[in-house]
Amino acid sequence: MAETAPLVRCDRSGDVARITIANPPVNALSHAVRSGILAAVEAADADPEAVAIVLRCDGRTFVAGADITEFDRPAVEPVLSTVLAAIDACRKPVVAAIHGTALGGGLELALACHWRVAVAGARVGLPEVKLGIIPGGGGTQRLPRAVGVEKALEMITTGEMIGAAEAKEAGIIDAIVDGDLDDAAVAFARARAADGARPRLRDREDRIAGARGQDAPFAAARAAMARRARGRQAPEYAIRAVQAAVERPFDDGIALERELCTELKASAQSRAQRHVFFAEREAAKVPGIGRDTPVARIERAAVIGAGTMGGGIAMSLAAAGIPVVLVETGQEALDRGLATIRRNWEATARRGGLGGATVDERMARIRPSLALADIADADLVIEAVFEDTGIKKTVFAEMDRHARPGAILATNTSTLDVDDIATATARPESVVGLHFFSPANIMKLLEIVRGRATSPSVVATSLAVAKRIGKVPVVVGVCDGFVGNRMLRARGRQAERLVMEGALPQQVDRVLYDFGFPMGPYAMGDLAGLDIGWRIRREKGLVSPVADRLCEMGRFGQKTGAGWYRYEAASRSPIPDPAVEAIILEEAARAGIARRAIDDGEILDRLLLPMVNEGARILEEGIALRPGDIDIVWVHGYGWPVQEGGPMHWADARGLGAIRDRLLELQHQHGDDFRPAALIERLAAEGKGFRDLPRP
Ligand code: 3H9
Repeated sequence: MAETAPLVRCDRSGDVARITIANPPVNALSHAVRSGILAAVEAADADPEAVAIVLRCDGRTFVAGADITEFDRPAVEPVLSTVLAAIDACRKPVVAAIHGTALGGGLELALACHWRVAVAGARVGLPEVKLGIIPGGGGTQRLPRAVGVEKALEMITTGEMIGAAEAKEAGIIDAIVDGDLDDAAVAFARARAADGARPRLRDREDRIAGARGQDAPFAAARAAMARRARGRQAPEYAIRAVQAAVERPFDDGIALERELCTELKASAQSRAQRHVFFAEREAAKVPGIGRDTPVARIERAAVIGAGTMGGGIAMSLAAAGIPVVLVETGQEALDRGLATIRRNWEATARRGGLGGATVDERMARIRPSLALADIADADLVIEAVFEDTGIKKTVFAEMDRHARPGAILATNTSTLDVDDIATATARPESVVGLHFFSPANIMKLLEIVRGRATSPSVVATSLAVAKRIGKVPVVVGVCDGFVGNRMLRARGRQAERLVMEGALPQQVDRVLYDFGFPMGPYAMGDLAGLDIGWRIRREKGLVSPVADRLCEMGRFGQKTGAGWYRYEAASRSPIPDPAVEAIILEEAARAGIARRAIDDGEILDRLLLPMVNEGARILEEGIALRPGDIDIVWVHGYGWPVQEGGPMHWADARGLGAIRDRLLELQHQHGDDFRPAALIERLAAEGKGFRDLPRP
């Protein structure tokens, strides 16, 4: 049979027509692919020699979804639902043969087929909400008919994938194939042609009938999403669409789904979430690091320091199957660190989160040691000791002495000069910063700090390790605080000033919470512990009048039951404390500040605009390669709400002209902290945004 379209081809295996999609890397449903499938289905349906049709994909995966790069343009026929309607109407049984990941429009394509067979390693899901939209190819209507309302709500509102076995159990997949997928799919299709079975999910009512007139499953989904996806539109739209599947005829449900999906595609939230999707992938591409850059094999690792950070880093490595030597100076600290790790994993295991592994299996990958010499056979050594240059340099000199040649020597510093630390070794090319975020076993961000001498191979290997342990890496340059903490400091300065000038910690925190952050700077300070900052301030001779007084009173945050807030026994909920307000009023009076009411809008601008400004300077200095990298740091390291796309995207969405004008206004009122960065001045004058900067 002739080629029907370059990206879709059609041939026959005996009396079974085979439609193959070949659109690497993930077989996304671009316009050309949709047209190709439609033509191929029509041709196969009309082919008198074919009794059944198999839909399969070349390459590493079944269709992983619609082509997201097309979302900025209006949809062009044939849209996905037109293609799926043709499959639905096909007079011969159509069997989807699934390997890799059938996601979004890919799963919808499979659900429109009459049957689905898959290899055991396949995974399926409707991840559209992660892009700020809902399925637009009938997923909200067909999935509930296959798996029932509750499972469909769970899958569509969370966007999480499930494995083939679970998908079979749930009713998505009809058969799991042991041997060759193509042969099995053809045999399966032939058998279905023989028995004449051609079930269409659109006709099925049995799994949804029971939910008709019921509000409970939808209310439960709404409650879960209010916690999990606060401030995001898409999950609510998804729930409405699934409700329509239950309450309305199939075609009406499809029409509503399409309307909601189209509205969301044009929404600011979806634009932001798509930006994050692509920025995440772009961040892993670093100029000068290519396919030919050697990537070292990391078979064994060592972590020096079994405190909160060291323990969390060891957990991340061990969870990914990398054996770790965990080194401490004293038995007591080592025991404490190991006990914390075990407790954390036990908690994860109780939630079913260890993916089949046992706590003991995980613990067995961590070998405790009191001797730094035990790092000798590690390919990667990560130092996570006290944040002090002198101490770190001493440790690095020791690492240099004991680590094998070629091993990567990494520091988990969150602020210090990686180039200076590297001078403690005779191999600065092997030294890199690997800045994990607390809790390191959970937070997805990894700032890879490339020093002056860090070799390309060390950067490439760090990127590979990040991927292996499930982190999102961003390569940054050396400066005080790198990207994340440097911008956090700019925000912190304003938070402190706002409280002195008239706001209260709870107001500042609420404004950021309402914006979408999980918590504001004061609740975060209480969680992290106020004593660390206090100690650093004293060493540097710095003063923070209110925070210093709280610390003098022993109010170090949650761990002492009081900090910026007070905490009731065994609760982590911050309770505003009049005693803190009294201290704030006293310190403001002492500083001669006449406090005033500050509205939420001013608070938000004064917290976020200095971050954007600092981000612009970070770009000017080349510390971050692109604005999207900064966004990824904030979304994955500091809880910036993904539906706001990160600080640089947020500024672009507001318009850099407006950002510059507001900065100038704030500079006039509150001083030079708000002087617009030269990059903002330039881009605003040219009517451009950060997004228009040339790609490195
Ligand atoms: C949808 O389907 C809507 C429908 O309901 C109907 C609407 C009418 N489009 O992640 P990787 C690119 S919404 C365009 O590094 P991995 C990606 O940018 C969609 N491009 O590989 C990258 O490009 P580059 C629902 C896409 O092996 C390259 O492919 N589906 C798409 O680590 C490799 O990607 C999803 O949300 C796409 N759909 O992971 C699934 N997907 O090399 C999104 C990927 O230039 N995709 N690219 O940087 C994923 O989750 C992962 O890519 C996947 C593979 C798990 C498939």
